[in-house]
Amino acid sequence: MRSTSTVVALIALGTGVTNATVSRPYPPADSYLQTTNFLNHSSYVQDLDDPQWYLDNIPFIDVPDQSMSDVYYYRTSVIKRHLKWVAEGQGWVSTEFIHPVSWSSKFQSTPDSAPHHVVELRWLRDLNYVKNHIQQYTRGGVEKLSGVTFTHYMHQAIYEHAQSTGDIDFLTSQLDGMIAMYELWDKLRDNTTGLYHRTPLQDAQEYSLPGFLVGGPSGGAMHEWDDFGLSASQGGGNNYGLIWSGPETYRPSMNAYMVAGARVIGQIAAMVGNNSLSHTWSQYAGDLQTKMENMLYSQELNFWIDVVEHTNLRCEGRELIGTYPYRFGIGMNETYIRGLEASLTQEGFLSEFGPTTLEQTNSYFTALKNTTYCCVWNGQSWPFSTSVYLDTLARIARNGLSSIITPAFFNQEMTKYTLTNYKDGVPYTAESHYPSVDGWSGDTGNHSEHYLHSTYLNNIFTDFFGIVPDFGDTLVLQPLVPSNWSHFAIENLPYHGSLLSFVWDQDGSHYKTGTYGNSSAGFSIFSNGTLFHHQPTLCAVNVTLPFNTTQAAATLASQPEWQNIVANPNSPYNLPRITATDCLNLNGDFCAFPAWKMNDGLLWYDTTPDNRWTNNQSQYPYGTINITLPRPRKMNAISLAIFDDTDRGGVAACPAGVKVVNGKGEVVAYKNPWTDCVGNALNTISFAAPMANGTNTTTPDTGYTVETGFLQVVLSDKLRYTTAVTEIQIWVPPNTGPRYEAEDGVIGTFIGSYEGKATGLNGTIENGGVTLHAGAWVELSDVRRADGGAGKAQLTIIGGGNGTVEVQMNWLTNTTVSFQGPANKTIEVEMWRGGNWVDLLQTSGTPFVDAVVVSDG
Ligand SMILES: *[C@@H]1O[C@H](CO)[C@@H](O)[C@H](O)[C@H]1NC(C)=O
Ligand SMILES: *[C@@H]1O[C@H](CO)[C@@H](O)[C@H](O)[C@H]1NC(C)=O
Ligand SMILES: *[C@@H]1O[C@H](CO)[C@@H](O)[C@H](O)[C@H]1NC(C)=O
Ligand SMILES: *[C@@H]1O[C@H](CO)[C@@H](O)[C@H](O)[C@H]1NC(C)=O
Ligand SMILES: *[C@@H]1O[C@H](CO)[C@@H](O)[C@H](O)[C@H]1NC(C)=O
Ligand SMILES: *[C@@H]1O[C@H](CO)[C@@H](O)[C@H](O)[C@H]1NC(C)=O
Ligand SMILES: *[C@@H]1O[C@H](CO)[C@@H](O)[C@H](O)[C@H]1NC(C)=O
Ligand SMILES: *[C@@H]1O[C@H](CO)[C@@H](O)[C@H](O)[C@H]1NC(C)=O
Ligand SMILES: *[C@@H]1O[C@H](CO)[C@@H](O)[C@H](O)[C@H]1NC(C)=O
Ligand SMILES: *[C@@H]1O[C@H](CO)[C@@H](O)[C@H](O)[C@H]1NC(C)=O
Ligand SMILES: CC(=O)N[C@H]1CO[C@H](CO)[C@@H](O)[C@@H]1O
Ligand SMILES: [Ca+2]
Ligand SMILES: [Ca+2]
Repeated sequence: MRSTSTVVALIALGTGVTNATVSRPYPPADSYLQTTNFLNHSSYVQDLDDPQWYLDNIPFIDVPDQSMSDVYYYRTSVIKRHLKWVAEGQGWVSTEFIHPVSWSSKFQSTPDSAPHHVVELRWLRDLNYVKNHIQQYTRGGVEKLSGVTFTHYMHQAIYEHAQSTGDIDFLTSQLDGMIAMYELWDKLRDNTTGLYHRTPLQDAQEYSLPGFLVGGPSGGAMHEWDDFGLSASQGGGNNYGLIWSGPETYRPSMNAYMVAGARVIGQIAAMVGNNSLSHTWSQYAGDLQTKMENMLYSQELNFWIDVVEHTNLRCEGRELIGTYPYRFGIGMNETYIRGLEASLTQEGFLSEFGPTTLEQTNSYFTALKNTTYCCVWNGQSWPFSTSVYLDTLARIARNGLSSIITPAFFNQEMTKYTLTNYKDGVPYTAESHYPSVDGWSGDTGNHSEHYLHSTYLNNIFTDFFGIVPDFGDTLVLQPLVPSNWSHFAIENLPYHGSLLSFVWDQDGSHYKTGTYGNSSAGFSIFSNGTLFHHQPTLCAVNVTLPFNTTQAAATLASQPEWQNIVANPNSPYNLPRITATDCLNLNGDFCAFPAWKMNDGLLWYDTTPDNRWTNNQSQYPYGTINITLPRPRKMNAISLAIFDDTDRGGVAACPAGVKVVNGKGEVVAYKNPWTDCVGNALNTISFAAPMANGTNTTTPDTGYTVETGFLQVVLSDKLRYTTAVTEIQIWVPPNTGPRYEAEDGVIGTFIGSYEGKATGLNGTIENGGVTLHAGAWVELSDVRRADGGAGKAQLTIIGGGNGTVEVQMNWLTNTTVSFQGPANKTIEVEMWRGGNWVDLLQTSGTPFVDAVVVSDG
């Protein structure tokens, strides 16, 4: 019943959707691609905020398992909430915690969660969400600024990202940055054993087994849960700080990350034809793996274990991190797989709500939180670990390497994970979950909600549906879908520069695939709206993609990335700045929802966690918002994320009217009544030419371009309601150089948040540039050679003042430039392919920088 005819579906992206009232702030990068339309996409996302975002960004799945479907779409909303637009040129990062925390790094990224974000968000259609985030690590100095903090598998994740996007050019251009990033960890390699060590806390797993084994009296094991703080001579002597952090430990998790990291560096070096570099790194990876096998595998337990650095104390107990190495291709032989199988029992890791993080027979196992407010890794079920564990199971199950870890076993564990992602019957993810009670154990209000330190989409696509991404023109599927499923569909899955659709319709009755050239029962795969593979059964697939993947990936990667010029990651410091007339002041001295929340780059519409400004309790029935940019910019629209909680019993609704005035006092947008305002959505309002006679313009949406550095937005409240806004954006095409204005850069940054550390903020935007006072720096990003390629370039710093600046390229090399009055100083630098980070750090005096100009050669 194989169909050979193919029909191109003429359903362009987004055109068939109902929610046409909300215009997009910028065109989706992949809007030239075609897709199939078996599913009614809007029906899956109509209850979510900003439905247009989902229509443009996510793959749609249709599955007979309602919980899987509900959790899938919920988890796409979790991803969306964690997308933080940083600043022009910097693009997006993903956050782990919904609000900034003191222990996060630059721009609120946290290294331990970053690789999860990379593999999870690689399934979104806009590749820049991940590419921008990757470059904060490879070029933007995240781990230079904070120092290495939490362990991570970023190298492996960067590689896996390219395996699905097919964007090899991007991958190879990150090689130098990846090596530099890897070498930052050298100081955590023990010279005697050659293994890497970190405390469990810095491996993102506090209260782990090693802490209990060394945190008792005289460095021995802890023997009582509560010694009432007695000292050793009084019969107590527990060291609770050490129990919490754990000692410096060789962990199978971290060492697997490091093996995988070295291995992918070797592979990328081979891709660029540098065989000696490739050999060095591959050999290093192999040696490190052997050291892991020799030291971190317990012959008694037949399992990967922790070993404490220096004392070489062997932590003979099964922790779930012992299941991590397989996910990184380590331990895939019979011996190790038998060991893994032995841990998968009711006494071991298996529990109702995901695997426990410590086997249940261990004397330090805790099923109910006893020691701290949140985070314990001696038993609780953590989505972070569960998602890695599922990747491990899938690798073994799909290759038929175990009679215990079968597809059915994988599905049992995947289902538990799905059901863990609930609270009170609704999909929900927090930090940690009780292993045998239907409740979250780590779930602090206005902090843990929608916690993103795990994957779900990636487990669905690569593990469950078995789409195993790899370079080249071949598509490989090894599905673990239950054999009793008669149907499922995936639409708009981005892969190697195309959009793929997968339709399983056992008897051909469920989906009407006929219009696409396949009226038959079976499994069909489409690319770019065209059927290219059909088989009667749902078994493994290995087919050639019907397009040139190199070319398709390059085409997608070359689409311009639009830039929001209003966000400021250090808001309310420096510019851009948003101020407003009113602030909800609940107790008389504290502004509960400050105006700068409208340009912190974060955008969601929950009541709690909160992220909005409101004029609630203002004496005026309208709110006035001022937007000040560092310099006049050309723009033709403004986007307002309007918060509406009326269906939750709140008082914030879409405003009755909106007026936007430019710096000259001219009205460039006026809607009164604002009839097409959509609550809990990004409303993009195009500007119209101001009327010559100064009256309000009512000619909407002409896309008139205004050049201004100041805008005032007046929002009039709906009668009996108040107004609230979560974010304001202005999107413009990217600056392609060769001139980059210093005032467009980011002046310093918070490491963490207000509670963390601020560095380099001591700059002033004035006279068309930035004056750098003591300790200040300004960061320009996405600075390119004219041809976008790698090589030498002349960098001219147009500046003045009196003092010196250190010019840093990608946080690696620096050159000092001094000014004594206005001057153009040209230096030669080595630039990397694509966008470069150029940081100008004050080193003495008070230099002034106007702009940086690049010329090739
Ligand atoms: C390891 O050895 C290198 C080279 O001998 C030395 O520079 C480094 O300080 C040593 N590191 C530690 C942690 O002892
Ligand atoms: C698996 O690999 C380890 C380490 O190389 C080795 O000791 C063991 O014998 C291997 N097992 C099998 C079944 O090959
Ligand atoms: C998809 O189809 C569009 C329109 O026909 C075409 O421009 C594009 O190159 C195709 N892309 C791929 C990857 O097939
Ligand atoms: C898929 O097929 C290609 C070409 O026949 C082959 O080289 C490759 O190893 C196969 N991949 C898998 C995972 O079977
Ligand atoms: C695919 O496109 C690339 C880049 O345009 C080209 O170099 C290559 O030869 C093409 N491959 C095939 C098989 O046509
Ligand atoms: C907004 O700007 C106007 C015009 O410059 C000014 O009069 C007003 O005080 C500003 N309001 C706020 C809240 O910044
Ligand atoms: C202002 O100019 C517009 C467009 O020319 C015109 O329609 C409108 O009547 C004028 N209004 C006043 C008050 O003059
Ligand atoms: C212009 O806008 C103001 C509110 O900002 C409103 O009071 C006035 O009626 C409008 N004028 C016209 C001619 O629409
Ligand atoms: C900012 O710079 C000024 C002048 O250079 C200096 O006096 C002040 O201490 C600096 N502030 C900080 C926080 O470094
Ligand atoms: C620049 O500053 C230095 C040191 O403070 C001072 O000696 C010099 O005269 C200054 N030069 C100018 C042009 O202001
Ligand atoms: C929530 C709670 O109290 N959990 C446990 C704490 O530990 C004791 C034993 O030490 C258990 O009995 C509790 O159930
Ligand atoms: Ca915001
Ligand atoms: Ca300038």
